Amino acid sequence: MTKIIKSLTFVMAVAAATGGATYAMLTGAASITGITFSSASLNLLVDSDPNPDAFVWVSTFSYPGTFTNLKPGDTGSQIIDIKNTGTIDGKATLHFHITGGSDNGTAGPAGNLPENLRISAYFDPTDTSTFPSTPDQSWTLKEWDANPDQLPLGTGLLGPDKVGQVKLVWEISPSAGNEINNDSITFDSMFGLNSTF
Ligand SMILES: [Ca+2]
Ligand SMILES: [Ca+2]
Repeated sequence: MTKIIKSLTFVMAVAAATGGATYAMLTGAASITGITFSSASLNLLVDSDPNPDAFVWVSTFSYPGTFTNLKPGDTGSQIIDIKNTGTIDGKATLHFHITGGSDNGTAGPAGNLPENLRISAYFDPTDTSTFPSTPDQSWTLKEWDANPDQLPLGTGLLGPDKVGQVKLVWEISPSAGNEINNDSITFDSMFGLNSTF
C-alpha cells in the first residue's frame, strides 16, 4: 500500500512540472526569427591544368592531347586533381564512357581497343600523392563503359574544400595483335562525389 502511494506522488510531480513548462512557453516573450534550413551540398570540380603546381578548376574539359602510335604493351599514367566545393564529405567515384572510335576491320564502331586498353585508378583523398598499393578499380575500357554506375574509389572521404588526387594508369594489352592496328577510340572520364548517407 505504501508503495502505491509513492508511485502516485511521483507521477503527479512529473505532471506538474510539465504543466509549468507548458505555461512558461505560452507566455514567454522570446522569439526566434530568420530561421533558415539549408540542405547540404556536394559539388565537384576537376583541375584542367596538367601542371601539378597549377590549378584551373572546371566542371568539364577536353583532354588536350591525343595518344598516337600506341602499340601492345605501351603504358602511361596521369594524375587528375579533383576538388570538393560542397559543404559535406563525399566519396569519390569514377566512370569511363566510350563516345566514338574507328575500326580497321569489322569489329564495330568502337574497334578492338576497348577490350585491350586497361585503365586502373588509384585515389588519394589527402592530396599528398599517397596512393594505395593496389588500384581502387582496374578494368578494361570495355568493362568500364559497360558498367552503368560510377564506381567507388577507395573508402577515404573527400572533405569540403579539399583536393584529392586520382592517378590513372593505362596499358595496351601486351597480347594484343593486328586487330588493334590503326584502330582508335575516344572516351570520357566522369568523376563523381557521393554523399555518405
Ligand atoms: Ca594541375
Ligand atoms: Ca580492329
